[in-house]
Amino acid sequence: MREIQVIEGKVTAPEGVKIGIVASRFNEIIVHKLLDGAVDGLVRHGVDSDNITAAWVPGSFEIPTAALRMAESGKYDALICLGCVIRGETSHYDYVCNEVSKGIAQIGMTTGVPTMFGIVTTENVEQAIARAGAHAGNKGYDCALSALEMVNLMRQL
Ligand code: INI
Repeated sequence: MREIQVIEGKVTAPEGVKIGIVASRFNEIIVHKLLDGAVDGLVRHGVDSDNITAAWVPGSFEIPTAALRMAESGKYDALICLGCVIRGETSHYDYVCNEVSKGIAQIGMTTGVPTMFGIVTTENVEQAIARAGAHAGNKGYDCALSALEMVNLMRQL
Protein backbone atom coordinates (compact mmCIF):
# COMPACT_ATOMS: atom_id res chain seq x y z
CA MET A 1 0.00 0.00 0.00
CA ARG A 2 1.46 3.42 -0.98
CA GLU A 3 1.69 6.24 1.57
CA ILE A 4 -0.88 8.96 0.95
CA GLN A 5 -1.91 12.12 2.80
CA VAL A 6 -5.21 11.65 4.58
CA ILE A 7 -7.15 14.57 6.00
CA GLU A 8 -10.08 13.96 8.29
CA GLY A 9 -11.87 15.84 11.03
CA LYS A 10 -11.95 14.74 14.65
CA VAL A 11 -15.30 14.58 16.41
CA THR A 12 -14.24 16.83 19.27
CA ALA A 13 -14.97 20.50 19.90
CA PRO A 14 -12.18 22.96 19.14
CA GLU A 15 -11.74 25.64 21.83
CA GLY A 16 -14.56 28.19 21.68
CA VAL A 17 -16.37 26.59 18.73
CA LYS A 18 -19.74 28.23 18.05
CA ILE A 19 -22.71 26.32 16.68
CA GLY A 20 -25.96 27.76 15.33
CA ILE A 21 -29.10 25.66 15.15
CA VAL A 22 -32.21 26.39 13.08
CA ALA A 23 -35.24 24.42 14.24
CA SER A 24 -38.69 24.42 12.67
CA ARG A 25 -41.86 24.48 14.72
CA PHE A 26 -43.93 22.32 12.36
CA ASN A 27 -44.14 18.84 13.97
CA GLU A 28 -42.65 20.53 17.01
CA ILE A 29 -42.86 17.47 19.30
CA ILE A 30 -40.42 15.66 17.03
CA VAL A 31 -38.19 18.67 16.43
CA HIS A 32 -37.81 19.31 20.16
CA LYS A 33 -36.41 15.78 20.48
CA LEU A 34 -34.01 16.49 17.60
CA LEU A 35 -32.93 19.71 19.31
CA ASP A 36 -32.35 17.86 22.60
CA GLY A 37 -30.28 15.28 20.72
CA ALA A 38 -28.22 17.93 18.94
CA VAL A 39 -27.44 19.86 22.12
CA ASP A 40 -26.61 16.63 23.96
CA GLY A 41 -24.25 15.56 21.17
CA LEU A 42 -22.52 18.93 21.09
CA VAL A 43 -22.08 19.28 24.85
CA ARG A 44 -20.93 15.67 25.31
CA HIS A 45 -18.23 16.30 22.72
CA GLY A 46 -16.96 19.45 24.39
CA VAL A 47 -19.03 22.39 23.12
CA ASP A 48 -19.77 25.02 25.77
CA SER A 49 -23.58 25.36 25.98
CA ASP A 50 -23.15 29.16 26.04
CA ASN A 51 -21.78 28.83 22.49
CA ILE A 52 -24.91 27.11 21.11
CA THR A 53 -27.65 29.35 19.71
CA ALA A 54 -30.98 28.05 18.40
CA ALA A 55 -33.39 30.00 16.19
CA TRP A 56 -36.94 28.78 15.63
CA VAL A 57 -38.72 29.17 12.27
CA PRO A 58 -42.36 28.30 11.40
CA GLY A 59 -41.73 25.32 9.09
CA SER A 60 -38.96 23.49 7.28
CA PHE A 61 -39.50 25.60 4.17
CA GLU A 62 -38.24 28.65 6.13
CA ILE A 63 -35.10 26.91 7.45
CA PRO A 64 -32.75 27.97 4.61
CA THR A 65 -33.72 31.64 4.93
CA ALA A 66 -32.73 31.79 8.60
CA ALA A 67 -29.75 29.47 8.16
CA LEU A 68 -28.33 31.65 5.37
CA ARG A 69 -28.58 34.73 7.58
CA MET A 70 -26.80 32.89 10.40
CA ALA A 71 -24.11 31.58 8.04
CA GLU A 72 -23.47 35.04 6.60
CA SER A 73 -23.29 36.61 10.08
CA GLY A 74 -19.85 35.09 10.61
CA LYS A 75 -20.83 34.20 14.17
CA TYR A 76 -20.94 30.41 13.74
CA ASP A 77 -18.42 27.73 12.85
CA ALA A 78 -21.18 25.33 11.77
CA LEU A 79 -24.94 25.18 11.53
CA ILE A 80 -27.39 22.40 12.25
CA CYS A 81 -30.80 22.52 10.57
CA LEU A 82 -33.55 20.54 12.28
CA GLY A 83 -37.02 19.86 10.94
CA CYS A 84 -39.57 17.16 10.37
CA VAL A 85 -41.56 16.68 7.17
CA ILE A 86 -44.21 13.96 7.14
CA ARG A 87 -45.69 12.95 3.81
CA GLY A 88 -49.39 12.81 4.71
CA GLU A 89 -51.90 13.19 1.91
CA THR A 90 -50.70 16.20 -0.08
CA SER A 91 -47.94 17.07 -2.52
CA HIS A 92 -46.84 19.80 -0.10
CA TYR A 93 -44.35 17.24 1.26
CA ASP A 94 -42.40 17.12 -1.99
CA TYR A 95 -42.21 20.89 -2.37
CA VAL A 96 -41.05 21.38 1.21
CA CYS A 97 -38.47 18.54 1.02
CA ASN A 98 -37.08 19.75 -2.31
CA GLU A 99 -36.66 23.34 -1.21
CA VAL A 100 -35.21 22.66 2.24
CA SER A 101 -32.70 20.11 0.95
CA LYS A 102 -31.58 22.31 -1.96
CA GLY A 103 -31.41 25.38 0.27
CA ILE A 104 -29.33 23.72 2.98
CA ALA A 105 -26.89 22.26 0.47
CA GLN A 106 -26.44 25.66 -1.19
CA ILE A 107 -25.76 27.43 2.10
CA GLY A 108 -22.89 25.09 2.94
CA MET A 109 -21.41 25.33 -0.54
CA THR A 110 -21.75 29.08 -1.04
CA THR A 111 -20.80 30.33 2.43
CA GLY A 112 -18.28 27.64 3.42
CA VAL A 113 -20.01 27.26 6.78
CA PRO A 114 -20.71 23.55 7.23
CA THR A 115 -24.50 23.24 7.36
CA MET A 116 -26.00 19.96 8.54
CA PHE A 117 -29.15 18.44 7.09
CA GLY A 118 -31.07 17.31 10.15
CA ILE A 119 -34.46 17.13 8.50
CA VAL A 120 -36.40 13.97 9.23
CA THR A 121 -38.45 13.12 6.13
CA THR A 122 -40.87 10.25 6.61
CA GLU A 123 -44.08 8.62 5.42
CA ASN A 124 -45.70 8.72 8.86
CA VAL A 125 -45.32 9.92 12.43
CA GLU A 126 -44.11 6.52 13.70
CA GLN A 127 -41.08 6.69 11.41
CA ALA A 128 -40.41 10.25 12.57
CA ILE A 129 -40.49 9.20 16.24
CA ALA A 130 -38.07 6.38 15.44
CA ARG A 131 -35.54 8.92 14.09
CA ALA A 132 -36.02 11.37 16.97
CA GLY A 133 -34.66 9.29 19.81
CA ALA A 134 -36.42 5.93 19.50
CA HIS A 135 -35.05 2.81 17.77
CA ALA A 136 -33.53 4.52 14.72
CA GLY A 137 -31.35 6.89 16.78
CA ASN A 138 -31.58 10.67 16.94
CA LYS A 139 -30.89 12.67 13.79
CA GLY A 140 -30.08 15.75 15.86
CA TYR A 141 -27.39 13.90 17.80
CA ASP A 142 -25.91 12.54 14.55
CA CYS A 143 -25.83 16.05 13.08
CA ALA A 144 -23.99 17.37 16.15
CA LEU A 145 -21.15 14.93 15.57
CA SER A 146 -21.11 15.62 11.83
CA ALA A 147 -20.94 19.37 12.51
CA LEU A 148 -17.87 18.99 14.73
CA GLU A 149 -16.20 16.66 12.24
CA MET A 150 -16.76 19.17 9.45
CA VAL A 151 -15.48 22.12 11.52
CA ASN A 152 -12.25 20.23 12.20
CA LEU A 153 -11.97 19.03 8.60
CA MET A 154 -12.54 22.50 7.10
CA ARG A 155 -9.77 23.95 9.26
CA GLN A 156 -7.30 21.56 7.64
CA LEU A 157 -8.32 21.88 3.99
N1 INI B 1 -43.40 22.05 7.30
C1 INI B 1 -42.68 21.12 7.95
O1 INI B 1 -41.66 21.44 8.56
N2 INI B 1 -43.10 19.83 7.94
C2 INI B 1 -44.21 19.42 7.28
O2 INI B 1 -44.54 18.20 7.33
C3 INI B 1 -44.98 20.38 6.58
N3 INI B 1 -46.18 19.98 5.87
O3 INI B 1 -46.46 18.78 5.78
O4 INI B 1 -46.91 20.82 5.36
C4 INI B 1 -44.54 21.73 6.61
N4 INI B 1 -45.24 22.70 5.98
C5 INI B 1 -45.07 24.10 6.29
C6 INI B 1 -43.99 24.74 5.44
O5 INI B 1 -42.71 24.29 5.86
C7 INI B 1 -44.02 26.27 5.57
O6 INI B 1 -43.79 26.63 6.91
C8 INI B 1 -45.33 26.89 5.11
O7 INI B 1 -45.70 26.44 3.83
C9 INI B 1 -45.20 28.45 5.09
O8 INI B 1 -44.22 28.86 4.14
